[in-house]
Amino acid sequence: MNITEFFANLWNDYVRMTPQADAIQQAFQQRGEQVINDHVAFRTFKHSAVELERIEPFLFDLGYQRNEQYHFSAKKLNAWSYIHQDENQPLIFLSELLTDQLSAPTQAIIRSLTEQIDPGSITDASVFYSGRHWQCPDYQTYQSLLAESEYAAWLSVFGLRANHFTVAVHKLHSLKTLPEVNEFVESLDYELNTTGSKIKGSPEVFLEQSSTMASHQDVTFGDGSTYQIPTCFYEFARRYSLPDGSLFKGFVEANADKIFDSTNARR
Ligand code: OOG
Ligand code: NI
Repeated sequence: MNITEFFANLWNDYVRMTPQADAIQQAFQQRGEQVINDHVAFRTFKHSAVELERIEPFLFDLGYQRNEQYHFSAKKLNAWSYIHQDENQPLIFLSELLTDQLSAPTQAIIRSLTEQIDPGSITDASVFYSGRHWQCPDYQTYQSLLAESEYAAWLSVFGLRANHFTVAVHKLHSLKTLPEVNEFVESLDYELNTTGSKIKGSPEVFLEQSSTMASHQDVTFGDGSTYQIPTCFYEFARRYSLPDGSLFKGFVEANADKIFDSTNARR
């Protein structure tokens, strides 16, 4: 699979889950903007057939290389960012849940899901838009996961797919700052993630980010019940140049820690 095909398939799966992203992208385009992706992000379970180390080789196949590693101790996550030699390709952020740090009952739930994965079905980069490799948990099980790890609950229902795409604000022409982008997105009636504040980061850390709160969709759980729950979100990132003049290509743990909250249920 070539990289153009990969991102086209990834986007198609993502906008089915996240109609707001398509609508917001179109609204940008109607203003005459060309929207360029800064990065996409994925979530997965460590200690499973889809753990980071087992799926990142498919990113290497697409021409990506590891860039930097990140740790989120409260959320019990490890993550890597990946960079492509072709500057026009988006960055990739891949995180995984350190399931061995969770409570025994939660570990047992996650194991009951991940043991359903057929390792033989994980063969190429299409794993990144393959969704769930296990039956949808019961609503009660989803709620138990939610009580300990929102990330685990989200992943148990949605599996492997783009959790968000991100607009490269530094590559826009008319909406040049995050406050302008945020105001435009809010004028379209989409809610922004306000954890900490609407804008995470600053020019001092070379990265400012904001994101919508995830779209909500009906999900039919394993027990047959149907509830509306948060799916995926859209992000906006403005990168700044480092003292050496090159654009900052990393992520900022303190920002990311708050961006994860974009899949929290709205209160
Ligand atoms: C990833 C959150 C982190 C960023 O840009 O810092 C992130 C996630 O929600 O899975 O995307
Ligand atoms: Ni992001």
